Amino acid sequence: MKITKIETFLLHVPVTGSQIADSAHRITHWGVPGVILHTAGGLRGYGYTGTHAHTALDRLITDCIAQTYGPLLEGEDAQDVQRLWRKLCHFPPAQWVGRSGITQLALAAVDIALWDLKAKAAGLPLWKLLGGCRPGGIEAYNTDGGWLNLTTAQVVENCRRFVGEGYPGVKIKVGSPNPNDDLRRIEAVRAAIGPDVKFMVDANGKWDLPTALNTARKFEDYDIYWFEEPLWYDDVEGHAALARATRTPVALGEQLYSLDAFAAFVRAGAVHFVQADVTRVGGITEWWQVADLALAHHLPVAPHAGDMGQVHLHTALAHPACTMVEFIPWIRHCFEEPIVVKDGLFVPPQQPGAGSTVTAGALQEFGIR
Ligand code: 0YR
Ligand code: MG
Repeated sequence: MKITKIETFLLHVPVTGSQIADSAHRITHWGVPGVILHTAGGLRGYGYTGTHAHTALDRLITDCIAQTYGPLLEGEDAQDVQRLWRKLCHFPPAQWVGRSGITQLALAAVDIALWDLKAKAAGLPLWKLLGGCRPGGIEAYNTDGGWLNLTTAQVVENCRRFVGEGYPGVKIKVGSPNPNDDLRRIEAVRAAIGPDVKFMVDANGKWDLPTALNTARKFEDYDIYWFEEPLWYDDVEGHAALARATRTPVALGEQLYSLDAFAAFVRAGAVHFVQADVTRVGGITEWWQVADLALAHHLPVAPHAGDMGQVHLHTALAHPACTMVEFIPWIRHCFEEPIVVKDGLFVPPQQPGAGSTVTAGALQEFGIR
């Protein structure tokens, strides 16, 4: 399965309702910098990462794929995913400037494309190739209704609708300058969804330790399933202190770039729900290592949807540590086999590949030149 050509693409796809905000970001589009690996046999492998659609930064990612990783891939056998991952990850000039950030996001896109090719060559959906653990589907929770720029009435209505549609869990954003604003919102949502729905809150790294400690104590009245990114992303000791002090479990990982970063949090007892993202760690290869790490510590994995679920659905159906996957529908219409949720469960995909094949129509409609 010789790689003959490396082609990159960049999509900017509108989010629901033209704009969304969390405590740290306000965005209008989801960015999808990606790669198509062409093979001698005519197969095409698709991979991508996820961004906040900043054209200049997104181009650094596609340039890294095309100009740095491309020459390392040309003529290689795409079947050797582990060897190629190491070749790219340990390429000395990239290691010198990278190991996180642009080079790691680019590596993730390439790695996903390689796994997509491997599954297509096998004629199997990736979750089957990886040893399908949950052929009946996996729980979905809905994030796309709890944004910080919405009114409490809108958030309550959205969450109530999700529950009506069968979602077993919902997540809303917190991290406001005055945490009491968030607590009032939490109280309203819990009253609307009833006691049996999993209810998660996400501060996107905004609070300091005293604010998080004080607020997490009050979360206990509302049976919050997890408190996500309470503190600055890389603060291992702070998360460990919080995890020791509160009964609300801590979730994090969407901003972590490597197995080593996850290992530090796990060793410190600083994380309960492991939210590794295939588009931020170095693709499926490193994500699987993180999921194994979680499994070894009996921690559940609930991947963050930097891919908007297309690829995680496969890895989560296959890895025994996974318990649920985040649902955000922003880019699903861009793929040949869009993710589907039915009665609160993601439906297992059937087409060969990693779920990452972008349609020609999406490249046309959302492509940035
Ligand atoms: C907006 N999910 C998240 C969105 C989302 C962010 O920046 O991407 O809220 O990634 O935290 O859990
Ligand atoms: Mg989050």
